[in-house]
Amino acid sequence: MKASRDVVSSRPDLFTGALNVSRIRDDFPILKRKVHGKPLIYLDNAATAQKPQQVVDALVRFYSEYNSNIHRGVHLLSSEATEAFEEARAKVKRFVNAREISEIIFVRGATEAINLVAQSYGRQHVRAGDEIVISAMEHHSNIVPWQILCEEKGARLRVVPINDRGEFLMEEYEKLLNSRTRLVSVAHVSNALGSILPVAEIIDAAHRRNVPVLIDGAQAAPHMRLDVQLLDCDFYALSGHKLFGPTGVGILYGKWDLLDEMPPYQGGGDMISSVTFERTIYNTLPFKFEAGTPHIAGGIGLGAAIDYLNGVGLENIAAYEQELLGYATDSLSAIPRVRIIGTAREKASLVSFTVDGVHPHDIGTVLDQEGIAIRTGHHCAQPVMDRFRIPATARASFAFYNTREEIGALLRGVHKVIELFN
Ligand code: C6P
Repeated sequence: MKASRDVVSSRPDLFTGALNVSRIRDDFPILKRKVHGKPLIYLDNAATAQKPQQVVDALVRFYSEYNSNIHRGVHLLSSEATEAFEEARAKVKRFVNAREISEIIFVRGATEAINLVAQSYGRQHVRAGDEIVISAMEHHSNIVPWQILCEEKGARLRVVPINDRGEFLMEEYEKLLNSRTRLVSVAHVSNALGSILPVAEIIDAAHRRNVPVLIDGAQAAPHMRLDVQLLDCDFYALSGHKLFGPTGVGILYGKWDLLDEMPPYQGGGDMISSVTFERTIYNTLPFKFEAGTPHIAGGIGLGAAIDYLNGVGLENIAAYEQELLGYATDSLSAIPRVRIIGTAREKASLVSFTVDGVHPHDIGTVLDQEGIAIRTGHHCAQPVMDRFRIPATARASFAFYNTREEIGALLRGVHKVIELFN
């Protein structure tokens, strides 16, 4: 098979320094559909992003031309599939700027990546009385795996507080770090508030005490250029579906030395180099952590999504989304009865808000009738809701295919909500 089978051209014609959003939108077939008779306005990108045709095509090509299992067969289809899957791993390696390709582990998503570290590194290193540090704005996926570990080991979860803007309190964090701290695990971007955490400083402070750091990058990777070597994080977790790739595939990046010493997370095929009833010798990295048939099409689709993102350019995406965010924030804050939850100085492209006297679910239902998809609820971050003493928020989250016009429609929708619930 040609290695370039799934390489999407970078389409330089699309971009003239800034984004040509109307051309980009043509790549996303779903954006042409109607919802309740109105054009779809998809502002739920933090939950999952839409897929460009190039990703859909990569999946169709896999299933229609070379579907087979990987790392196993001697037949042509198997070697084509293996080559495409491993090429996708190489794309991820370059995307996050890992040092070694074997530091890239395919998992189901950010949730599984964090559970892998908790169950493997955590169970190996955490003892009774030890402490794990997280922040007060974590997704449940970066809380519960640590609670399970702490309960099993008699360890303690310490939580770095946030201020009323939703900003990480660095001084409080430094006070929590001590000789019992075994791991720090924080989000790069909060899914409920949009705050960008000061991860470089967080990592630096932990490393001064020889404490490794996991960064939950589920909400960061779609919006900014990543460089795990520059960050010097020890682990980084990603979800493919938020990165314009398929669901059911994600990435755990880990530093080679740490991964190499960690015990397997699950046992099964592919993670072994030999098995007898007496003894199993585990496979080398990254396969030691990839038991069973992986989501082959998903990995290949994620590779296609990365090609697409590289074509658009992460820097272009970040700049354009900051414009959208600024416009949405300014206009929503100017509407009476609207309160923005999460006003950190450094934010990625989402706005959580409430409308005084209206339950967020009602906001979501009214907007849905206008064809506008947002997420409402606690966003799997209940402690954040408790911190702001609210049950839920409405959350509009933007991608590079969204437009100012769509945000205009959101604003009109919010005005309609206010009229209806006067
Ligand atoms: N947040 C949201 O609407 P999975 O489900 O494994 O792909 O990602 C979990 C996850 C982990 N960390 C953060 C910061 C996240 O935002 C998410 C997923 C979605 O906010 C679905 S709950």
